[in-house]
Amino acid sequence: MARCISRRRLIQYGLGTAATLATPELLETVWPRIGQGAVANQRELRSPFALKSHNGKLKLKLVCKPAVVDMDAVKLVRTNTYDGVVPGYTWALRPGDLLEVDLRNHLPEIPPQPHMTMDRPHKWTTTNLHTHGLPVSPSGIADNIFLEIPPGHRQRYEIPIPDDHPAGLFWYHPHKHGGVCQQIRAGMAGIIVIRGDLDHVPHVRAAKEKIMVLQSIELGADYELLEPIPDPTKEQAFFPRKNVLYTVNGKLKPKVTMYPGEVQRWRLLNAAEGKYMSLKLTGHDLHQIAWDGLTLHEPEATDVVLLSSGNRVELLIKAGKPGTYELVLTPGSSQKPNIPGMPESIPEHESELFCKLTGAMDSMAAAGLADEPPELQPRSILTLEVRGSGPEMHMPRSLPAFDPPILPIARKRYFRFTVARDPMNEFLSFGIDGKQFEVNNPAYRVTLGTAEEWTLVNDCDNKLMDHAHVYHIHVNPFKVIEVNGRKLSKPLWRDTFVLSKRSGDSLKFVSNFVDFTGKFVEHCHVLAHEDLGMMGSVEVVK
Ligand SMILES: [Cu+2]
Repeated sequence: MARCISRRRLIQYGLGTAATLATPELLETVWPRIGQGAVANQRELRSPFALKSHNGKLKLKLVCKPAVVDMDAVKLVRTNTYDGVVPGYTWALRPGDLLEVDLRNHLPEIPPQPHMTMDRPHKWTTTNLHTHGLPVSPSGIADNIFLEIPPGHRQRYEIPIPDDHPAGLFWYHPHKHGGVCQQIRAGMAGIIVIRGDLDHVPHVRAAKEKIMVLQSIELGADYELLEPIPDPTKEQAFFPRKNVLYTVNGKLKPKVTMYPGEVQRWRLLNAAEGKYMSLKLTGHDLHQIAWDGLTLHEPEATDVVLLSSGNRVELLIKAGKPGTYELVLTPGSSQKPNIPGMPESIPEHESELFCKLTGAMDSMAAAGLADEPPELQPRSILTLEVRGSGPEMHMPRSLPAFDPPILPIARKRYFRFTVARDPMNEFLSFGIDGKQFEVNNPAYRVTLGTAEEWTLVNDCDNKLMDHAHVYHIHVNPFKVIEVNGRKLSKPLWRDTFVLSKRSGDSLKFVSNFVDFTGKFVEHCHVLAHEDLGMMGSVEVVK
């Protein structure tokens, strides 16, 4: 039974104790002024170590364990990791390969506490494995997020990669309900690369490849991972933190070196627990070639990309004149999502569900929420140094796009991401259509070999506060055709997509349910929301 959590507590769940977030040393090292140029002793970015498949198989051991990690911060970081490193090793595979994982959970037991119920952070050192974005089986010992591996236990996974798997950038992370946010904010995430057609496009193949795992590592005052609080007091948060480190491949502000006219392929993942990441590279266009491991028809230039938690984007960068440039991150949160690249909400007069904001804005200002907390202030997370010389490189004109035809639509579905409140407007829970996640809730059933059109509506209550969410579904990607009631001239293939903040904002998308039967989940990829109940089951049946 969900218990009342005061509005004040909801605020603290979202923003942490904003006033005490920044220490002076942190401000200096983590949030350097934008455009201040290269930092002395800045280290060249290193891609995570890659484990590659051989003879059709990648067999590996994956150990979940506490470790002390050097993130180039003022102190060493004590957190929970995969294999003692942050991020985890990259797994490189080809279509048709078998991925065999021997997962060993060496995380500590946590003492039982009251209030560790399904709708609160609970059992956050019990783990499992999700291969985000891979169209693979959700059943048995494949991408089955219903498995639970407690501390001291192990589990073997066998995940066959389909022969026709698209080439692209995917990732793995824990997905044990009640412990996802905690394990992701600790840094437990790694890249899965599937090699194939895109890698063979000559101008792509010629470009140096840089994997960039962007993380938001949430820590206490002594740079240690703090435990969640299932039953916080008014002064506490569910996921307490004092320091937030925005790292690239586990390091604060590394640098990348290019020569003028060089083209590099930057492969980015937002592996934050729930932060939105708006990114710009000073002096340069970003040429998008793929999103969520799904290749576009041609490179598309933009000056800003917005990555929701879970999104990947692949960019070709062509270095300009010699000089020093900055990759500038503007972070956003569910309740503070107004950052460059965020889709526009529906206009107030077009929204039936929209509630008048005036009163809410006043009370938010009174609660001290009008100013951005330090953890959301823009900062440079990587320096690009352009120097030297080399042969002029070029962009590809066309790409081997992922754009399969949609089967005839067999059924339409309307569903809502909901924030439940009691009659006194006190926060109760996150859910889907008012229901918090339970393993035994009936699943939404889809017939294998059909396509469906789904409309997801944001049913939060703007009278109290905004809530932007992120829709993610396992196993099958989807094609977004409408955002906030506006038809897209160019539909977008994704496995993760933002649902903007205003009540009544919506997404309409279509999806083919082919290849796999079985039960899996859809959820908000603001993983604190997921742990608090914003998840539902989907079952594909014959
Ligand atoms: Cu959400």
